Amino acid sequence: MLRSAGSSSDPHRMGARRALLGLCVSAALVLAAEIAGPVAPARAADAKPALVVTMKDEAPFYHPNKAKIKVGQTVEWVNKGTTVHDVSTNVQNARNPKDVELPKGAKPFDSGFIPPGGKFSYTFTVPGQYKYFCVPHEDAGMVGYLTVEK
Ligand SMILES: [Cu+2]
Repeated sequence: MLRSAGSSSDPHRMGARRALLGLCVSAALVLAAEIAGPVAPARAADAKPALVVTMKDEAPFYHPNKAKIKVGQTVEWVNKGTTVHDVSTNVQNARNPKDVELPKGAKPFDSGFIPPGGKFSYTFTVPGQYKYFCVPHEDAGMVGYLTVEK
């Protein structure tokens, strides 16, 4: 019984070869996908900001408060204050739904709390009018406007 197990090594080898082939094929596919170029839009972290908005602890909280960019461009928010700030277009996090404006088809985003000295970037892929706010300072009037042109 033990001897026969040793002699029937062929199917095992075949299996190993097939597995190796499979590995090569999937590696080639990954490589091909990478060579094929930008399939997904550039990640915000990689994109150079077209606009930098600073955030401070008193009005005007966002500076510039109103700005225009073109679709596909990235905005970077930098916290120059001494407390956390936030950039949100998520109406679910707003006390007043009027503090949020999003064009049709745009997904809401929220930076989360950005510590002093911290940054947040977002690349806008849907043109239109945006109104965003800071979750902790919404009541103080920390809102900003952005127009994303086609
Ligand atoms: Cu704030």
